[in-house]
Amino acid sequence: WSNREALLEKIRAQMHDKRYQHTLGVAASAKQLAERFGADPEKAELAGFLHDYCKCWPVEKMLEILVRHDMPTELLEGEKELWHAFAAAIVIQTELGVTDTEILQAVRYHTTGRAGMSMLEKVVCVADYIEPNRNYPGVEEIRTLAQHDLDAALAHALGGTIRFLIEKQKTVFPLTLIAYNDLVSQKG
Ligand code: DGI
Ligand code: FE
Ligand code: FE
Ligand code: FE
Repeated sequence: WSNREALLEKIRAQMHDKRYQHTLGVAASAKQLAERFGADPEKAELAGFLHDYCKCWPVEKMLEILVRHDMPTELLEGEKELWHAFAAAIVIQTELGVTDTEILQAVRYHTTGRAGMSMLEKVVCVADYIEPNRNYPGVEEIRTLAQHDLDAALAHALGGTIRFLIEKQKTVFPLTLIAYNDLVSQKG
């Protein structure tokens, strides 16, 4: 990709329109949060553009990439919903030539989070929860928290996801719990 328009066309070709609109929303929100909380706005926007690059790919294609790159069994045997984040981090590096480690990490951990998240990782993760097209019970509370307290917003968002998963009797990926504990205990 030689310029921004070419990159966006490439991204748009990977997904359906609703997902592309979400992608643009995350990029805009991530840039805004980065300006507010002191991460690099350009990196945040780019990570937002790229974060769901593989979201609409067939699961077999994602699995093949994850296996080829020796991703942990825990991930491969776990919830398929998590694969797109790890696959995207690999694909944007190998196929799109993204080399910035901070951006790659922000994409990789945008769904699960992890312990000791960087500011950029938090910004992208929160942007994914609050971008303008998002509409679910509790989103306004996260938006309000994200006005002034990024950690509180992220803890609240991850807490909501964990609660949702438990209600649906789905597995909670260890990284998600670790990320949540890390944010809550830091407040202590
Ligand atoms: O890709 P998006 O829809 O924009 O958002 P996302 O990357 O945060 O993915 C959300 C999905 O991932 C949602 O269906 C819940 C699921 N998810 C997130 N964390 C976990 C999880 N699923 C399981 N089983 N375990 C998790 O820890
Ligand atoms: Fe995602
Ligand atoms: Fe899709
Ligand atoms: Fe997303």
